[in-house]
Amino acid sequence: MNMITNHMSTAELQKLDAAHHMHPFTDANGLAAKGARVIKSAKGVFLTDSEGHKIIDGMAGLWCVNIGYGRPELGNVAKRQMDELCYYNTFFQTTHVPAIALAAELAKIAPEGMNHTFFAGSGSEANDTNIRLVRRYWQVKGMPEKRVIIARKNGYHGSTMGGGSLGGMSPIHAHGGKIDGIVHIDQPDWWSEGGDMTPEDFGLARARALEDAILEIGVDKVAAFIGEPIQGAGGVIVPPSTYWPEIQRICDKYGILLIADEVITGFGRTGNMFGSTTFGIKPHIMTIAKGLSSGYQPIGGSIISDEVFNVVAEGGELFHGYTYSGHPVASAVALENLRIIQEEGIVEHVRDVAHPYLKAKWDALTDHPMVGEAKLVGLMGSIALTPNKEKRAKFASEAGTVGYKTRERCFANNLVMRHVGDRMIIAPPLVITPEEIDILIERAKKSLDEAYKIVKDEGLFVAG
Ligand code: PXG
Repeated sequence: MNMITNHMSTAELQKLDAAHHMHPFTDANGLAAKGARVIKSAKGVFLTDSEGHKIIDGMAGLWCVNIGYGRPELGNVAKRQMDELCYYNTFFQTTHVPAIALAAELAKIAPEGMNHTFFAGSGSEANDTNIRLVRRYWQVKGMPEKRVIIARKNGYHGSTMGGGSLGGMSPIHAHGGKIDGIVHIDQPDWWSEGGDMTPEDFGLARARALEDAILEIGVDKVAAFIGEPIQGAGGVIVPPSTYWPEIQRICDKYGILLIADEVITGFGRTGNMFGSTTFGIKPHIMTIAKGLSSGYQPIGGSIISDEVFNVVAEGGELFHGYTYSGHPVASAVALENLRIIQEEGIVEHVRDVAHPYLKAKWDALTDHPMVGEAKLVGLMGSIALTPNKEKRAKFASEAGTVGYKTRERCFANNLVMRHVGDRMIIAPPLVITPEEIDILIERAKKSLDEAYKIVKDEGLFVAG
């Protein structure tokens, strides 16, 4: 087998990496000084690094390896597809079997009335497609001035200029600006921003910010609203139960298109095939990527309702597409991934086994002196770190200081559990077993205990 073999020490690899490989979302000089962790192989829910550590991956890579690492079926399918048809495009009135089969399968598993998929290479690309699609939809309907898309602060929709603009992360906007016609409303983060309101009242208030924005901008100018059913990169912010029904009501009332960004919540993560089902959302477009192929191949797309598809199709040619739209190898691998998810009952495993088992233990983390709330939907969870639970207080130190220190302890204890500000987040592979959940929780507790001691010793266990 022709593999990229490694004869170098970790230090040599780190040096070469720092010299030539520019990492995403990374302070290059900081990383060069420290050296990146080199991951060599993975199986199930465990990664192995170049020093031989076995790390439990509480993040499924970047929220994507839903079926777990190292399933040989996907490699076999990729090999067969490469041998038969390694590449052909889907432009110029051509198509091929893998793209046809995947699009047809997605129509089967998507909510009713969503029967069309436009393929992309990633979630960011798919959201760029969505910007064009919703604006084109209103153009064809004779309302070209309806082009504003309303999104949320602290939402994440990718980091291309389009995706980064839809996202509501100001540090991303600060690096290069954002495209026009996108307006951000406040997020439904009760823990941090809910003040004295009940979660239910707060959820309604934050949903009604959409109505306020529509009225302020003018309904004749608004094309769509986009949101993640649960904000992922923003810190696994689970909206209060009142939020999505009210958003749905408002979108229906004003006839605004609703885009559910299912890049993380799709393909079983929340205990249903799609997060939209979990929250009762009826989207016109769903953005998909990540779990679509469980990360075995880069692929994304937009699943589009019949209504939106028919209008856009009426307009004739859509001037949009990517060289790798519906790439045959990526499509074949995604199809095999969907077969595994369905035939092995992985969504049911999340709902009936892994979620209930983890939920009890995850909630019990709030017994820890530094942990405020614990949230878990399906296998997407977060805990809020706080110096005072009753007050839902923030730390006096800069946001993320305590989260980072906690993440460092997780890293040292061979657990991938990330921090977003001072929230710790998890999204393990969906195939995680109860025994593996025990390991995850044991390492999480140990890391929290160690971090708590450090934070206290450094005088940082102080409310701001
Ligand atoms: N939408 C959502 C909801 C996402 O989470 C994207 C779109 C963009 O997908 P691509 O494939 O273009 O990356 C994402 C990606 C993090 C992190 O730090 C999250 C993502 C990507 C990278 C890092 O949590 N989500």
